[in-house]
Parts: sequence; structure tokens; C-alpha cells
Amino acid sequence: MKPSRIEHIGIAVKSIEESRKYYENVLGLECYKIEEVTDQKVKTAFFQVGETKIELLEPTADDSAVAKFLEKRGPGIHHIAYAVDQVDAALAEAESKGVQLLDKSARKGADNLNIGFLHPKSTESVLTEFCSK
Ligand code: CMX
Repeated sequence: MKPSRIEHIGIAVKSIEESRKYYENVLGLECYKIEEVTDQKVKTAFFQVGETKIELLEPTADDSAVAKFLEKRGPGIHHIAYAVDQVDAALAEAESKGVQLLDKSARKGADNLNIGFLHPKSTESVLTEFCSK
């Protein structure tokens, strides 16, 4: 299942309105989409950087995974997402190699992607996502 590239890096922030200023005013990047992902209880903001993207993640509820992350670790890199051909196949292969899955099969994520997460306890402490178009 070799990933073809890093699709995006997810970064937990307290406020997209505040944090986007750095990406726009200092790095000169353009936010091309703001999207709420209701089932993940997050608002997202996307910036294209060459072949990859930065995804800012702001929690929309106190019990969101990102709210918990911010409370425990503060703002910063939350996950790395790898582009794969097929999320279901990549998840199955990872599981067959002993990785604990957070998603047994692909589901719809932000920015029109099929996504699936692996547990950070199985991935050298980095929350890992597979995604495909
Ligand atoms: N990166 C690395 N480690 C993480 C982590 C992260 N983002 N989030 C939690 N952990 C670690 C915790 O520090 C903890 O480690 P210790 O036991 O050593 O303290 C361990 O994982 C378990 O954490 P927890 O607090 O008990 O569990 P949570 O209830 O916070 O759940 C996780 C953690 C990863 C299972 C949960 O956040 C999850 O299911 N994430 C996948 C979905 C997601 O993150 N959605 C938001 C983004 C959606 C999007 O991109 O659109």
C-alpha cells in the first residue's frame, strides 16, 4: 500500500479566525475552503502548499476529539494524512500487520475525501489518516 504523498497535515487550533492570520499574512497562503465536518465536531480550513495541504482543525463541541487534544496537548500538529489508492484496502493491510484501526472502513471526510484513521498507539504516536479521492 505505499502512500503516494502526504495529502495533508492536520493542525489543531483554538480559533481558525485567529490562526489563519499566520498562514495568510506570514506564509502568504490562501484559504481555499472552510468546511464544518459535523460528525467529527470540527470546523476545518484548507490551504494548498504544492502537492499537499494544511488543514486547520477547530473543535465545534467540548467532546470533540480535537477539543480533547487541545486540552491535553495544546495547539499543534494533530495528524498526518497519506494519500493511498484505496482507503479500505490500506486499512485492511495495516490491520493485517497488527495496527489498531480507528475506522474499520472508509468514511466521508472533509474536502471530498474518503478517509480512515489508525490509532496513534499503533503508529509510533502519530495519529495517522489514509485518504483517497
Ligand atoms: N496524536 C498522537 N497521539 C494522540 C492524539 C493525536 N492526535 N490524540 C490522542 N493521542 C494519544 C493520547 O495522548 C493518549 O496517549 P497516552 O495514553 O500516552 O496519554 C492516547 O492517544 C489515547 O488518548 P485518549 O485521550 O485516551 O483518547 P481520546 O479519547 O483522546 O482519543 C483518538 C484519541 C486518537 C482515539 C481520537 O482522537 C480519534 O478517534 N481520532 C480520530 C478522529 C479524529 O481525530 N477526528 C478529528 C479530525 C477530523 C478531520 O480531519 O476531518
